[in-house]
Amino acid sequence: MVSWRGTRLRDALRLYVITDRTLARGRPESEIARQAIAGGATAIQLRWKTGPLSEALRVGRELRELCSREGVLFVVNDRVDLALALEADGVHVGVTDLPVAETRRLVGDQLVVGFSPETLEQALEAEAAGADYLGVGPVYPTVTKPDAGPAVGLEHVQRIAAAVRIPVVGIGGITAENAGAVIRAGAVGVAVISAVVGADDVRLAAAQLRKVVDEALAERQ
Ligand code: TZP
Ligand code: MG
Repeated sequence: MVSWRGTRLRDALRLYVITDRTLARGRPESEIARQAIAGGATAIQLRWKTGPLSEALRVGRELRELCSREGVLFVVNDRVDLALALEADGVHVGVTDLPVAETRRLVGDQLVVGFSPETLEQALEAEAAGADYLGVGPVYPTVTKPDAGPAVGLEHVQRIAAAVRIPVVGIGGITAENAGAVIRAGAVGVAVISAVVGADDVRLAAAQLRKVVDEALAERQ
C-alpha cells in the first residue's frame, strides 16, 4: 500500500477534484473522475450528501479502483465508515463531522485525514490532533456549498498556511483564473467542484487548472 505522506501527499493535493452529482449533469462520477485524472487531477474526493449509502458504496468502489489504477489519492468526504468500507486513502472531515482526534483513532495511521477549519485556532488544534492536511475556504464566493459561509479570502489562506506545518489546499470558487493567487498565498494545491465537474470538457478544465497550479508552485520554489 502506498504511503501518502510528506512530498507524496503535497504532490497529491495539487489538483483535488470533488464529485458532485448535480453539477455532473447526468455524467457518472467515474466518468468525470476518469476525465479529470486524464487532465491532471491528483486527488479525487467522493462527496456524498444525499441518496442512499448503498449507492455511495457502489460509486465509491468504481472511484477506488480507478484511483488505484491511476495512482491518484482517493478521499471520502465526511464519513469515516464509508472511507473504511471503501479502503479509501483518506477521509476529509469538517467542524460538524467526527473530530479529527476521533477520526484518527478510528482510521489509524494508514489513512490520510483532512480537515476544514473555519478559524486559525481550529487549524492549529486539528494539526495537533493529527490532521495530515487542511482545506481552507471558501476562498472566493461559491454557490456550490450553500452552508459554507462567506468567502474568507486569500489572507485567511495565507495566515493558516503560515501557521501550520501540514499542507493547506484552498477551496471555494476556484477557477483557472484565480488558482494562481491561492498557491501564491501558500496553498500547495486547489480543491474544486464546479470548475471541473461542471465543465463541458472536464479533461480540458482539469488540464488548465493543473497548469496554473504547477506554474505557480514552480515560481514559488
Ligand atoms: N467547502 C468549502 S467551499 C466548497 C466546499 C465543499 C465548495 C467548493 O465548490 P466550488 O464549486 O469549487 O466552489
Ligand atoms: Mg463535512
